[in-house]
Amino acid sequence: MLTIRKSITAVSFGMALFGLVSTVGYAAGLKVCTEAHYKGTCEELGADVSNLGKIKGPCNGSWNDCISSIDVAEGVSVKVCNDADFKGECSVLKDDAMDLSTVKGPCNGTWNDCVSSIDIQ
Ligand SMILES: [Ca+2]
Repeated sequence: MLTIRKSITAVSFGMALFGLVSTVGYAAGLKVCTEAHYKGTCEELGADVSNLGKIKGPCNGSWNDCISSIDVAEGVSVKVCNDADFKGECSVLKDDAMDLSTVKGPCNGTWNDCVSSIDIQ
C-alpha cells in the first residue's frame, strides 16, 4: 500500500466544506473514513486496493466493509466494489461520497460499510 502525503500545493479550489476547511486534494488518491462526512478514523490511500481486508484498519482489524465516506480529489473518480479484486457489484463515484449511506448500493441498499475493493480512476 502506498500512502501519499497531503500536498499543500494541491488545495482544492472547489467548495470548502461547511466553509471551515478547504478540501485538501489528494494528488493521486483519496481518503477513506469510518464515518460519514469524513469523520471517524480515516486513512489516505494512494493506490488501488484490490482487497481492503488486507489493509490494516478499524473494522475487525481491516478496512473491509468499513468505509462510510470517501474524500475524492477533484477530477478523480473511484470505482468501488463490494467484493475483493474489483468483483461483485461496482459503482463509480465522483465527489459525492461524503455519506455512503445515501449512495445506492448493494449492502442493505447502500454502499455504507460495503466496499471491499477500490480502484482509483
Ligand atoms: Ca464488501
